[in-house]
Amino acid sequence: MSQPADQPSEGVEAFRARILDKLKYATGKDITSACPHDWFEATALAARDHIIDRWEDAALQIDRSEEKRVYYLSLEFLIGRLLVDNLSNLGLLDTARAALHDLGVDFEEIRELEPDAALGNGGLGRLAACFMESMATLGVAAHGYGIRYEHGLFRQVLIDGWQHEHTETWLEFGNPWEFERSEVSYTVGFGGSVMSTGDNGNSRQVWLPNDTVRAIAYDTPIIGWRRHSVNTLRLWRSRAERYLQLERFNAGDHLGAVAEAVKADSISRVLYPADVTEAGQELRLRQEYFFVSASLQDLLGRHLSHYPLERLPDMVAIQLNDTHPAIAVAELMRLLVDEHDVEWAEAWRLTVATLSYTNHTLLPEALESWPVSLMERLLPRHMQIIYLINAEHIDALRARDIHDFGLLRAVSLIEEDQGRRVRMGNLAFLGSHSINGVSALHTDLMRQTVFRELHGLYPERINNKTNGVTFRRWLYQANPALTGLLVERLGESVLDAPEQRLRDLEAWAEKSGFRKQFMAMRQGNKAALARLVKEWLGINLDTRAIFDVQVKRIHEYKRQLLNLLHCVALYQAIRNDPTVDWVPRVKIFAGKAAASYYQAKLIIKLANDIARTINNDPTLRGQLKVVFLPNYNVSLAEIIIPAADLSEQISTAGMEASGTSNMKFALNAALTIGTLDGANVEMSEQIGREHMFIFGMTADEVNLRRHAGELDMSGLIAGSERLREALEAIRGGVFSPDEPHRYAALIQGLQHQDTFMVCADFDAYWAAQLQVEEYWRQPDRWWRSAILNCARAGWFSSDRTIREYAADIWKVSPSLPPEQG
Ligand code: 26V
Repeated sequence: MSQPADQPSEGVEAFRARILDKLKYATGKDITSACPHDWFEATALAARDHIIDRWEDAALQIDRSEEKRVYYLSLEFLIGRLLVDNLSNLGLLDTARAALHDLGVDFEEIRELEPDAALGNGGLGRLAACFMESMATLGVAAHGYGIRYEHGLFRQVLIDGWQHEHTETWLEFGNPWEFERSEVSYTVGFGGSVMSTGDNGNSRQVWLPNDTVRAIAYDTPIIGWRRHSVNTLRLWRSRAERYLQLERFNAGDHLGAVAEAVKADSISRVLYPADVTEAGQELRLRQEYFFVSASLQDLLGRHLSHYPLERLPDMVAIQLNDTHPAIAVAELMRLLVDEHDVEWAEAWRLTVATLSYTNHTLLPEALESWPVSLMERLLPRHMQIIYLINAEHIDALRARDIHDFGLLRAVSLIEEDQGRRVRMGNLAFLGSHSINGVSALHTDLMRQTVFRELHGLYPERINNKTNGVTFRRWLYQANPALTGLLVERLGESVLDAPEQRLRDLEAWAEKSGFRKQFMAMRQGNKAALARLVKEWLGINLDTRAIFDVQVKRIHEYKRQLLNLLHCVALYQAIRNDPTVDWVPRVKIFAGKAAASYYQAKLIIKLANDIARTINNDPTLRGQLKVVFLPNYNVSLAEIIIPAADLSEQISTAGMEASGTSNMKFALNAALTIGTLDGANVEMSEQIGREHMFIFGMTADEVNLRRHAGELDMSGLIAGSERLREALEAIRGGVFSPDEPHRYAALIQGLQHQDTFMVCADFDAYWAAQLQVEEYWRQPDRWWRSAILNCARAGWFSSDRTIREYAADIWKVSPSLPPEQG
């Protein structure tokens, strides 16, 4: 066993020797020939040694203690970099820094060389990564299962303000954190036919796929805080069963000889960018089934090596991250019934008791469904199983005397209206004992909208688990200056029990000396961001200005447009009266648009057009600056979030399922301007509404207005001079003199069909922004609120979220040390 958790497990000298050893024997270099990347690799491998010891301990302990295991199935894991995460959870961060310093290597330089593992699109994928870290910290015996995409989320390049997508190549220089497990591989079938064998009373179905690929396991250890536990993230890579068809090759068909291999390899080639136009494509369904089948085969094998199948729900909990792995319902049934001879009713009982499902969006266009014809062609046995589940489900309702045709249609697994399609949401719902939303409002809306009828039939299934974020990454690593202040004032123990101990900061909010220290901490973080902006964009920022930040995927419902209208209105106000003592502001934007989401790409272009115009207007005397930082990713978030004064969480109420950056900002003591949407609602309860700037229509009000069809804003615009002038400037080409009509249709849309309530909420937003300025002019008030935001953010730890999943859904008890329980 290793050393006590709070002691570094290795001294500087020993760690230095270990790095040198890795440099020599793993990278084949010495001090004189090593390039910075070699140093990165040697350091990562040295850290990895420490993880491996704990990894073995953890695995043995789980086997011995017969703990129930949790499997988190997710098509996305948005991990980011791992060097600092791992070193800091190992307690070796300072050791590594010192060891490298002795060797004449700058730790800050080499940490930047690690590429982000961007195997996810946004919130859903990042949540999966935070959960993996929290599960390891709490000692939940968990495995993550997903796909080892060769190319993660595209790299965003801005050319003349327009987004271009470049292929991302995170594996180019290898990946020191993963272990290829060639011996752990499974066959996954596609297509073919289903044969009935046996006599009538005892018939069984045999699926004969005509296409098979192999899934090869790649394991990444996930280490918890203070080395408590090490779990595994197992990602599957697809490979052809036969790499080369030698007969075809010998016959001269050199391309044909590898065609099968290319097709098989393509399954794990690239992450799908969140995009409705990309949904419904065959390759995506192949990806979903591929990783689900490999994962279920793997976990069933592990289970069966210890226990009989009937104990599956006692020993295994499988969480489906959105509907992307929902085919697991049919695949688990197939494995149990066809491969393990379990009787249908018993198989269904085991399936429902083992699976649970998290919903992450109510947007109708993001709800997955697959054409029946495609399912029949690709997964014929699964389609049969889905029909059977559906028939039994509808029969059971009729037996309960439910005959309402509308209701039966709504709860069916098959959508009959737009060509026949399988509804993956309904499949996940029926096949799970728990269906959860990710914030209180979102869960309520789930009950009222997408799952209204199913909820009526199974009222105990839907429950809420408000999202959280891991404080290790989003506070300790991202904001060492704030963490230092916390440790200085509250003691080292705040790091082990932040959920309770952060509260102790409340008293410090009243002390003016501390508020000044707090301000200085922020000032340092802002200076670091300003240096990056200068380096990347050549723009000078005044760090005394409010850093007003909106960073997230670009989507109309997130309303970057509302923020841009505020930029324009502010610009016009300052120009009209440049001598007034304006509160200086820096508006910071970052985020990617889905490749084929034209409107989102136009919003990026508009942000860049507005930025160029405003930043080059000398009459403003630097009182307003606008920047759009390219290629937003986890690493950039770690720099931007700790430098924010104001966090923009301004989605149309009812549309953001939870949001998680909102929590990261509050934890880092930014004040939030936001709507009562997603987890902003819980934030206002925990933090206190008076320490946030809440504005705009509520979800109910939005709903009423939509139903009344009141989406033409012409009247409202006529009555709001500020809004009218901002819209006119954009429409008239003030920001696009090279193409004056570039935004005419966009503005026309806002005026006559304001689906996202941008105009409808503008005046309220403007008023809330005025309140922001009023607060900012009173530093004592601002910084008191900022400190209270941090002090009261403890509830938003993903440790809290995971404890709730563990207790209510998975029925496992985390085995962490008492002070964190
Ligand atoms: C949809 C699609 C459609 C097909 C192509 C690929 C793809 C990928 C992802 C999605 C759905 C994304 C859903 C999502 O990310 N939801 C976000 O989940 C966060 C974590 O719960 C939550 O904080 C955000 O509010 C929610 O938007």
